[in-house]
Amino acid sequence: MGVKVGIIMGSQSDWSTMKEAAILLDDLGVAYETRIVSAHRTPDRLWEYGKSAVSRGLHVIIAGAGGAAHLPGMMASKTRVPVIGVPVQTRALSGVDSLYSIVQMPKGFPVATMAIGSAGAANAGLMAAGILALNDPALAQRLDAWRTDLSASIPQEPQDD
Ligand code: RP5
Repeated sequence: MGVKVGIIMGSQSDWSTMKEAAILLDDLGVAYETRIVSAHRTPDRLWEYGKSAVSRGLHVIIAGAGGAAHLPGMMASKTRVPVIGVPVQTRALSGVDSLYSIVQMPKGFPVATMAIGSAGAANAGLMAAGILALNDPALAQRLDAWRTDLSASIPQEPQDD
């Protein structure tokens, strides 16, 4: 069985953000693939990736892009595989441009949009794991344990630095 999660991004420069999703999936024992797929620079690659997503067995696509961030929306237009969008933080507009580009999809083609930047990428990994866990009891247990550990790591009282 092939991998069920695709992590795609518009540029090599997005990887430092998008690897937060990969780290979470590694922690949870979820296999994934990573690809650079640019809506503007490699539109044919985007089309082919979207066209073959179902037949290749992908269950979730995490798509990160910055600026005029059309990748998640275009991917959602091309495949019914759920797309989780990650707005990459940009230098010019701090990622608000990315967020607005990704979140305002027209009715009919949803993108589940995360927060701007690395927290959003990490949450995209968790969201993808949560979707797969619906049909994978072992993964569901690992995800529950991960959440319990995170809660347990939060102190009751603040400490001095
Ligand atoms: C977008 O343009 C990419 O997703 C990236 O966030 C942004 C800048 O890309 P580079 O110029 O760094 O390759 O397509």
